Amino acid sequence: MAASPESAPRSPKSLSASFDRRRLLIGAAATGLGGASLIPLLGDGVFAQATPETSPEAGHGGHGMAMSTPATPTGLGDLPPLVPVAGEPLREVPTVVSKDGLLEVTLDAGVRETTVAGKTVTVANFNGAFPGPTWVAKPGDTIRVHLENHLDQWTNLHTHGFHVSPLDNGDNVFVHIDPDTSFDYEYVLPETHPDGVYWYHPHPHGITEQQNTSGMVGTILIEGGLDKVPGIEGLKRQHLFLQINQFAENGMQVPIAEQTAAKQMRLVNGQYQPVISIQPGETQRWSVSNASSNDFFNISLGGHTLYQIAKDGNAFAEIQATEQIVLAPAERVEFLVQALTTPGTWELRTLQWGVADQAEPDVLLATMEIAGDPVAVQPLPTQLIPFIDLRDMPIDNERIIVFSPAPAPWYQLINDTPFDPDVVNETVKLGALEKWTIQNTTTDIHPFHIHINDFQVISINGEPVDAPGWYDTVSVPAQGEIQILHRFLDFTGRYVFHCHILMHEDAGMMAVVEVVE
Ligand SMILES: [Cu+2]
Repeated sequence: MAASPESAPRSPKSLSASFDRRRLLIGAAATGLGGASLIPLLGDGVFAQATPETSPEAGHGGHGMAMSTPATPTGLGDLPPLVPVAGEPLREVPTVVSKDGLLEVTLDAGVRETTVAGKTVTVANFNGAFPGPTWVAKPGDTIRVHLENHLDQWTNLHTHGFHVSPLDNGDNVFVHIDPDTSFDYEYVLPETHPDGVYWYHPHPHGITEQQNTSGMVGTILIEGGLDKVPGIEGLKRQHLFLQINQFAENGMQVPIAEQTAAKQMRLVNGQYQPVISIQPGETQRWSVSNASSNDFFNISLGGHTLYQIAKDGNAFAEIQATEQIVLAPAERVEFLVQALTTPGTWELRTLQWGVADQAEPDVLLATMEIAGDPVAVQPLPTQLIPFIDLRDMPIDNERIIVFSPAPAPWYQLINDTPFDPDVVNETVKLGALEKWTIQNTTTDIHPFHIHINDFQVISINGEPVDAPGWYDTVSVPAQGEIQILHRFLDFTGRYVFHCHILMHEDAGMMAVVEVVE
């Protein structure tokens, strides 16, 4: 890909293409360039065959990265796309629920047939399902995950948004689970853990985008707090887990480089344009999770206001009425929907959003069908759950974090440095309250995410803001900056912060923070 340092790293789509060309070549080499049989298609279309140990490094410090390979299209993208089944009732993803303080989950990673958009596809996933099972737990619970890796590349797991130990077999993204091995994670949730919507996904640096896109993902629900607020308690919940992928009509996943916006499907719980049922006047509690690797959604429900109550597993202090909610990759929101009192059908869409390479199309996600017996309209809550306003507390330290343009094609940098798992970029004292200024000198929007400890946004582009709650992911405006306050509580150890556009993360836009006594 001909690219100047100025332009190449700013383009998510073109960046993705360059990565996938590398994948295709590796895949083709490993499978003998067959292309006609199922096995080479699996190697090319679903996953590269390379592991970080076998991938040539191109000298920018990331595991699993390889560059500068020419295009070797497999042509899957030229095949007619899978014809999805639209209009099915929104399905509930199967749950696994904690019992007596313990949740035990087995995740079996492998390339298997599963149902997407009502059709059988072959793709990497957990337990032959897309999305993976929804975990349901409470603060104070212990979650044990037995992860078996039947992929032909390494993997690991991240519990996005959890405030748990990053050490050992906790939320430790430095773990490598090699092919045909397994690993047992244990996450001990503090009694004070915020309730809400979280999610799990792989975090193997260099190949996170492809494993996430393929579908090794699922929702985590932590019960508590908001569930008991009058006006919310007892409401029917709808969880909408959003992903983007493209399949050929033969059910094979099209390599990301060959995917086009016109043929990609925006999936809700693995379904295509499902139908969400609600009664006239009924209030429901919806969550929307953006589990896509690189894309933003701009959520809008025709004829209805969205009454937002939470984001990223953190309750808002007050309900916020809005007509649109932009969701960066990895962000989750919860809002109340109060159906009109007359029967009808309304569209849940993602509206056009963004510019240049980050432009997103206007697409129907689902329809909401108001039908059945009318329900008395109930008052909406106003006050929700107060959060600790960190602006009232003394700041122990300040740092400047810069998402910067790359000096060579495909680099993405933080503070002029690509990710190196063996280097600690920021050392923080346990318990410290820090103010971070996160600057973005690129022309892309980059969603900032830090593991283990959530943060409070206090300014955007120099203007003070009153955030309604804490977040774990937030967009940093192009050529702009945000300021956040966060405390590094309870857990020592190394973990990471990064851009959650996964192709940027894979390209090095990630750094290590170590919390020390
Ligand atoms: Cu980014």
